[in-house]
Amino acid sequence: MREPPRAVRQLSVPPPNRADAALRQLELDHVLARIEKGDLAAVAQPIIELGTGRAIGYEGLVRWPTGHAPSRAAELFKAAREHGLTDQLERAARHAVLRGARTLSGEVSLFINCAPTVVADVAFAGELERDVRAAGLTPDRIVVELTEQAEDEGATLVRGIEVLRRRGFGIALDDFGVGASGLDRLMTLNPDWVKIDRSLVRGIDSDEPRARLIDAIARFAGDMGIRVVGEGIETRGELRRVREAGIGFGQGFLLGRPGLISSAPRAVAA
Ligand SMILES: [Ca+2]
Repeated sequence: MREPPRAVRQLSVPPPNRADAALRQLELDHVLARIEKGDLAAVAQPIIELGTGRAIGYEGLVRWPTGHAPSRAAELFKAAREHGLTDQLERAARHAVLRGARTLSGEVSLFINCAPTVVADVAFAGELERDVRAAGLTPDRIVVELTEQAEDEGATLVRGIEVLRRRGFGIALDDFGVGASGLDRLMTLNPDWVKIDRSLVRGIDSDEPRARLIDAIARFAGDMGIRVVGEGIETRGELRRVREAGIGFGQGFLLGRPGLISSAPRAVAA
């Protein structure tokens, strides 16, 4: 099974003709209505401390309404963006994840995906804290993962991050190393965590230049006091090379697939 939000970046959607657009709008309305009703299920994928094999946190993800495949979820996010409904969709996904996290044990963190445009809204931190407390959690157990870069990302996002920090939330930079999510952004946003994109991790045990790049990123992040998660670890070889790079944390099918939080693994043999 694939992690739904990932598909957003991998799917190339052909330009729609007018009939397609109308159909898509109909479908979007239908799906959004179901999402509004809370018809969205949460799963979580463990984030493993590689030195101990312990799950230190879980990334909350949503499963789409029945019959709505993950690849279509990419279209849903895209259409929601085009219609200015990103906030609405994100809120529904967040509520589903927090509902699913009620049983989360005391020592672990919950990583939640948020679009930078949402985080840049001054009202967001307060709203998130209310939602988090309503789920019986506290902000210090939540890490906000900043997803794809917004076009006009700047001072408002930095301010939004500061407000979240003051309330006790952690910040992670998601999908680091692909597209626009680069070094400049890492320095501007100064996150607590950086998650190295799976496309950089894939096959690094047999790709020396890429492995060296990961070494450099890990060293830089370490010097900056930023914790690093290698995403998309699927083979023993990738795991070994990620650990050799000095990366402290990992996520991926080898370490744990997304599943219900109540049945998620607490540790793996890392
Ligand atoms: Ca993520």
